[in-house]
Amino acid sequence: SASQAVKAATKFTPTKDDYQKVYNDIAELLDDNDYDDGSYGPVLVRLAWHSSGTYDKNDNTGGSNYATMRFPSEAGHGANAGLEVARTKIEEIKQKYPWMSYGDLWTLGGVCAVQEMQGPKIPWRPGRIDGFAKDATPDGRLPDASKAADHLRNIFYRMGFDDQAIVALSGAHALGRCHRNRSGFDGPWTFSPTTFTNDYFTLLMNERWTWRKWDGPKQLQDKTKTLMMLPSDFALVQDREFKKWVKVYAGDNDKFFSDFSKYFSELLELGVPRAQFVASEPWIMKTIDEQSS
Ligand code: ZEM
Repeated sequence: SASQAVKAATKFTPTKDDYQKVYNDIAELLDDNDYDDGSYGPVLVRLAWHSSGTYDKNDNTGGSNYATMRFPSEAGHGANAGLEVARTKIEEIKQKYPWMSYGDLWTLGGVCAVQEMQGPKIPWRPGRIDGFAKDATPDGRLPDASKAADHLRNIFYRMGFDDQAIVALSGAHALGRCHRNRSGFDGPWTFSPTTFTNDYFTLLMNERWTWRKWDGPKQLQDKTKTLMMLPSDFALVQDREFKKWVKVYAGDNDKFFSDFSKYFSELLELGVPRAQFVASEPWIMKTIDEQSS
């Protein structure tokens, strides 16, 4: 009918294949030898996490739904320092796929980065919508790296996570590094910061961590003085409940991969009303490798 034709001409309804194209284009822009350790993957994972980890289950505010980090009030939070790098990079994709919401784009960026850096599959589905400046969250919802177990529990319990999830999600610190001019901390957690592994846990368990003597914020270093841990990372082996899970994940990479997959997928959906999702179950997006046979 004529009205259907008008509708078809004005509203484009993307399919899973369309999102796979977006995924493939994000995968394309990850590698860059001039940036950090050669990949935008880690900082895209961090963007996905910070856009979701603002969720408060008590009043159902924050989370990935409205992409409120687009607004200066939230972009300027100390915890988000440096994430303009990730937002600017992924804006290239937004220009090509203007029908996609920022919340969907940023979370798919994290999914793509984890998967392309040899991590587990992360179930994901679209449906987030762009919100307004009034939806921006107050400062202080993301964890503070200088703090310990009590603080981590306060922050992550507020999102609805438990101790096991806190430890599993922290395993993302296998990726990337700290930057003096972003957080003030300095250095990578592992020797392979662009490959998703359980090395964060084996290093936490097996290395001798000592306080670094320097003019920066309190952080720990390994014997070789190349790797680092934040006070909040070290809290995971100082607290008995947390340490139980660090041990499990250090000894069982498959268990870490499947738990990380479950919790990261949940994290990326925080704050999104179920009715907004276009699919009743999350999808598994294909890696580039899987499509090139
Ligand atoms: Zn991070 N994180 N994070 N994190 N994070 C940094 C970097 C990265 C904490 C934290 O303060 C910091 C989770 C949990 C927690 C990543 C992913 C995830 C940095 C360094 C700090 C200070 C920023 C900089 O200087 O560039 C704290 C206190 C956490 C509490 C447990 C969770 C959960 C994550 C994902 C699931 C990633 C990938 C990076 C590396 C970013 C990069 O640019 O290389």
